[in-house]
Amino acid sequence: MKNIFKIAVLGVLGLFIQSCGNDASSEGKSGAITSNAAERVYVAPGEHDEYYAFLSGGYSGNLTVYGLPSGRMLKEIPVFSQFPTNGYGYSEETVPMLNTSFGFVPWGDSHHPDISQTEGELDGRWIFINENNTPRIARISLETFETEEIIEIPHSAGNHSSSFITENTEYVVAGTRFSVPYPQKDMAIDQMKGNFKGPLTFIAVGEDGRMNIDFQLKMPGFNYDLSHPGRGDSHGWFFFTTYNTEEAHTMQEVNASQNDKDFIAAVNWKKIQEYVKNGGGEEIDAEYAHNVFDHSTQAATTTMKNKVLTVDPREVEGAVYFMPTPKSPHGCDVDPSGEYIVGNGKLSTDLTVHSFSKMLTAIENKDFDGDAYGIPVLNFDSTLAGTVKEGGLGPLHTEFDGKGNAYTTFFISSEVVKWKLGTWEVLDRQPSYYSVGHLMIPGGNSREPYGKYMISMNKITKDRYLPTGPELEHSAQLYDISGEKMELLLDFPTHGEPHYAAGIPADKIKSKSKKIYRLDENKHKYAAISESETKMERDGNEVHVYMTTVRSHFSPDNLEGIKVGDKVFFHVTNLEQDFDVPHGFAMIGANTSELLIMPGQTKTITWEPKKEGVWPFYCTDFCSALHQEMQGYVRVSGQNSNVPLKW
Ligand code: K7E
Ligand code: RUQ
Ligand code: CUA
Repeated sequence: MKNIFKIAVLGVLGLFIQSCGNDASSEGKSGAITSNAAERVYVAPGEHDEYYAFLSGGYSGNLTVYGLPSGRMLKEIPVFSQFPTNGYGYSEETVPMLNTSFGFVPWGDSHHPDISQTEGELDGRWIFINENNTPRIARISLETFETEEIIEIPHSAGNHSSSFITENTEYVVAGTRFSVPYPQKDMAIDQMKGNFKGPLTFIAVGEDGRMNIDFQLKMPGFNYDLSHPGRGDSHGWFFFTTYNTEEAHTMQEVNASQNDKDFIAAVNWKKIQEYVKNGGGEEIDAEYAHNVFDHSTQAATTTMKNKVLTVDPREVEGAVYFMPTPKSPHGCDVDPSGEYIVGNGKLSTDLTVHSFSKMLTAIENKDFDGDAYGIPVLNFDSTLAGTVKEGGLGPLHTEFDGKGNAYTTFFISSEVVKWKLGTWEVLDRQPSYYSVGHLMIPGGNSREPYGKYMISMNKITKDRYLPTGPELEHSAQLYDISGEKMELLLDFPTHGEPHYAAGIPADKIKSKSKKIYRLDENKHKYAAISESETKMERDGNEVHVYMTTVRSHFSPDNLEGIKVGDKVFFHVTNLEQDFDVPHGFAMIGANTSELLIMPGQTKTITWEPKKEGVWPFYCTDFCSALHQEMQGYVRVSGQNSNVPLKW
């Protein structure tokens, strides 16, 4: 009976998604748009935007950078996916960034970027982002806008409740969405219940940004969906939503929605940190890759690791509690003061808000409602701060403006709802076009939000732009939230599927954005830092070409002595030292990408010539009036020829 009812309810919700989108599109699309919107998003030619917005690329595996309020796309930063535009993941230097314990994985699914913080405020040093599919966390420098480090998360599957950062960037956290045998082994799937785990991984971040897995908390397999750190008084805690306390392994859409309430797990990481510092926990086997890009050699290296420290949450008294939260919560969001923890119960119309101070009292009074695998479950009423009634349908994510207001996205009713912290009253609602997922206010998940703009990132685009066939880019919408009512100002298309985003005032990073790599600091193993250092070297069937580029020629530009069956390494150094003068390099028939070499950099691609002949290469980036002249030839001779190397 119960099951049938559930299916019916879910069916209606499913239909609602459809009809809602249609309704919204037939209503006046411009009804909600403010009359002087154009003026308010206009950034004159040559002027700069006020904020940077970093949108996750979802299934593009990357991170895209936009300016706000203009919505102009400024850059795509390759992270987990090969990127032919600049050779990331193709060039010899960057191939190691995509190594994993499963081998070379050239693609990823990135969901949640988060900017580093100092004392709860965005500090603009780095941005972290998770990879959901082959669990990894990346760190990107906000000086070079390049991916500097990728660490794989062992024993995890579906790295979704990640990559969120504590308020002094002590830890970046990676949670496990799909419960799995811990450690992995061959076993029957229907033995899942009680046997599969959902480890939560705490990665320590060093002063230089370097990531190291500190410990892994061996949690019951409840599917840890999203998380946020405490801040202010709740600094030292981390909160994770779960949506499958049923531990269903099949037909999850029904079976994982049985329980009226799932949990938010409250983890006192300071306690566990103390415990492992004092020698607590157990080292277990774990195979994972740690890839680091070194700016001086400009090359990445992979280190394979083989151990991880695991902690059973029951060993550390007072370290973990569960707070029952209705209707399969998705987002888990903590307000700027750190007092309120919002559970976005996605099968509900109401929002449940827990109180951190009430949680502490309930823990002290042992106000428990039993336990789950030995972890105390707090009494629902004992932590409840309030309920936002009839916010909408299908709440997913909440952000804060720092002025006592919260903004929640409702996927099914396709709207953003503004409500008041403490009184829980709904203040405003605006439709989103269509079916909004995450939203972002710059600094909106820190102690210091910049509550001027909010963007909503929508799952369905439909008729918002000129039609481009069956496949459309997703859509973001910009709202001005400085007044009482939210005002819709702008639509702009995004790349891939933006899940979460992170925004920051432009002046926090603009001035330190690096302009060039200095040639005199180039420690690349195969750099030629002047034309006099260019050469060719043969080692068996491998030929290394030390090549330079400068407006408007390659040196050398005529290469002989290469044979069919060789493997040729073109190490190309860009000798330019002026800002924004890249050169490219492309070789006919090479089965990698081109290279885009910025001033002072050295990059390498390989080429295995298959056919005798004289084969051209050229510069791919229009660099001067004599760009078309920027080319050269490689003579390829037969396997047994005696043509000597000549350049
Ligand atoms: Cu809601 Cu992956 Cu953050 Cu997308 S998740 S929406
Ligand atoms: S060339 S400027 Cu092919 Cu006209 Cu590019
Ligand atoms: Cu160098 Cu075009």
